[in-house]
Amino acid sequence: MADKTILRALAGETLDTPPIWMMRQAGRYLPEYRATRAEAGDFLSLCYNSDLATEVTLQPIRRFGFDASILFADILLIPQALGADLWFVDGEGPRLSTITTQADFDALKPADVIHETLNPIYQTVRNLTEALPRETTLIGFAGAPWTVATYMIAGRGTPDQGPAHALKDGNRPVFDALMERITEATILYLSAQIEAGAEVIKLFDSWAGSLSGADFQTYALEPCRRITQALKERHPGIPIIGFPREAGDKYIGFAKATGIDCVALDNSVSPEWAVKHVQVDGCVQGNLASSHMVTGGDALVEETRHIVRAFSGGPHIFNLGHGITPDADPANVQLMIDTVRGA
Ligand code: 1CP
Repeated sequence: MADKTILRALAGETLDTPPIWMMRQAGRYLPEYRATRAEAGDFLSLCYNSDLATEVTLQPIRRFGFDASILFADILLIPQALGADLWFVDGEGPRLSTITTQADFDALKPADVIHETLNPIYQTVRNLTEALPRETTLIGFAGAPWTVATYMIAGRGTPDQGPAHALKDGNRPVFDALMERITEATILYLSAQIEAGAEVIKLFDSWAGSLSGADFQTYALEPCRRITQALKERHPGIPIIGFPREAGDKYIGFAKATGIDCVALDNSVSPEWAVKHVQVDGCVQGNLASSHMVTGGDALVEETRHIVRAFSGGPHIFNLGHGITPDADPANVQLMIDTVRGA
């Protein structure tokens, strides 16, 4: 176990070659993913079918030999397990019933019943602990409360998270109650993933960048700190990667303040800046722009080398700055991996 490169980097070790995996590495850019998804029927059926979810998690490991695999599921399964309606519109994205009033909130289920819905996800984790190569680390995940709340409040993805900000600023008691419910559910969900065999946890706060000042402290940093503390109390030593995407200068001190082991960086911050302000506190993950997976070529190679070199003086896990997009070319993923591994 201790020889897994991702676990070594997360423990603070500086490695000659950074371990590598990729956000959304199981996804629509892979023809084998599209085939399995067609077999499942739709995206949610794929998430809840443990055998097929195991299969799509393994596909990028077979094809590319990444150092980590990430459980195939979605951050929006928690709202569904709490009683929200959830469906996906092809080519558009998720749709949910909205939470904007006290009555909407009161209709949600308590946090401790989520396992009834989420049991198939824990089965996927158990399958993966058997099926993965012994050198591959298994990452479990959830959305951070603010990001999950933005979808529950708006009922869909939003460019500026306007509806969530409106509830936060216009009806704080309902907003706070919702954040609390999501936080409790997330702790139970992630604990169950760890008990099923997840070796690392990643918390995705994709919309943290839209929180400013005190709101970032209260609604991004503090929930991450609470979840981290609860998971580490129950599962001492479990490494946690935090991703307060587009936090900018609020990345500084985030690991120390929350207790996480690694900060995942989006590509809006330069590696040189991040070395000085974030990697000083420990492991960082990132941060190649995912557009390189579409365009490839010399620019991909040069930027990959630049990132590897810049972070080489401390613990680093190579990754993209955000998820790979459906129009990416798998050949460019291979080129990135070969460049990182120095082939
Ligand atoms: O049609 C399809 O096949 C669905 C595409 C897809 C996939 C492959 C969705 C819908 N979710 C996923 C899987 C997924 N999502 C994983 C596991 C697979 C892997 O990484 O290999 C993970 C970790 C996520 C996380 C996730 N889902 C986030 C956080 C990370 C991020 O990208 O910022 C978010 C915001 C979501 C919500 C979501 N799910 C799917 C979509 C298209 C979206 C974004 C919706 C929006 O804001 O418009």
